[in-house]
Amino acid sequence: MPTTEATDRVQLVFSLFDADGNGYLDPDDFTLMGSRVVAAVPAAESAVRDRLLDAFRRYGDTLVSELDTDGDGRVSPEEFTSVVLDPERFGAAVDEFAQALSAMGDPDDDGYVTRPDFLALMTAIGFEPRNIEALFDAFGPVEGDRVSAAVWADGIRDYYRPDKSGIAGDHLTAAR
Ligand SMILES: [Ca+2]
Ligand SMILES: [Ca+2]
Repeated sequence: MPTTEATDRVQLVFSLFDADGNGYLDPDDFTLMGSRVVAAVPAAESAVRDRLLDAFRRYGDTLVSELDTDGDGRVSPEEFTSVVLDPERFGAAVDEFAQALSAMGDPDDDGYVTRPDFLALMTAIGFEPRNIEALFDAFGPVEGDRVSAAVWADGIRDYYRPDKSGIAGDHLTAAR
């Protein structure tokens, strides 16, 4: 059984990914969220934006096709939770997502994510600003108020681990 914290984390992500709020995930949700996130990426050139938008669409298509176990073209909360919290089935997809998202937060590719970039991206995804700040602090910012993109990517992997509790990512599910 997943920990309570793991279930809370995954339920939060489901509610944010359901960008149109209809209770299911489908490819349209990811197009919508992709455009929000891309708009938030600081100083992104149009070629970069197009690539990110494409990445989001592809991610949505992959996610929906992998998680839609009953084949109705959309992902229910039950389908989401059961697959996402199974590292054997979903570990590779989380890995890919962790790399892509942390790279988005590091537009100059120096291996670090600044606090403003982190806040902009995570706010666009829909997390609470106060919780985002707490998460950033938990990642242990270094000089220049930056966190390592690799630390963030590891944090994303931990976020989907069913056996984890008391991790940095638990700041995101703190009460509003
Ligand atoms: Ca939806
Ligand atoms: Ca389904």
